[in-house]
Amino acid sequence: MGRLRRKLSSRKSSEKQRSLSGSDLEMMSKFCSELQRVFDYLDVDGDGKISPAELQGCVTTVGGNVSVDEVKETVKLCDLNGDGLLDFEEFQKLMETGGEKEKNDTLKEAFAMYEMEGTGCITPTSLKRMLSRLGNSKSVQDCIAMIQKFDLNGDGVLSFEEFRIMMR
Ligand SMILES: [Ca+2]
Ligand SMILES: [Ca+2]
Ligand SMILES: [Ca+2]
Repeated sequence: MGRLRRKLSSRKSSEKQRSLSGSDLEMMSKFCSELQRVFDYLDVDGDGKISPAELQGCVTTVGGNVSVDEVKETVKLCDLNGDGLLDFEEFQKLMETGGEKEKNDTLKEAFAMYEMEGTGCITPTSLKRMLSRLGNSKSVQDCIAMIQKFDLNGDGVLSFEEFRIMMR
């Protein structure tokens, strides 16, 4: 399942890298048209819906190996209206959920590097430690100020939620 999604989204991410200089809005519309392109590519018979067979055919084309059951599972996961096919909206959702999860995983890894071990939060001390490891020495005062900017609940440390908002 994750394998399949990666295969499908690898085209998308290489496109993204090429358009890094664009504004967010540009990125979004590029992302959407790229999605549309992938969708059209998958929709072999052009009926505006992706069937499990079409999905499987595409994975095979890019050199992947996926069972009928696997593609059926994938389709079922995002098949909102239950017709056994993916229309563009459902497909978009499939790709977005995949992207979100990957983004979250990367963020979690980053958070783990900055957090104070065992506390599950970023404290001024752990932030200072990480920054100096990155060759960016700051005083504890600076770190307190940095955390304050994103400390939404005012407890003086950054939770993962607060960190996520900061990284947006
Ligand atoms: Ca089709
Ligand atoms: Ca459907
Ligand atoms: Ca906080």
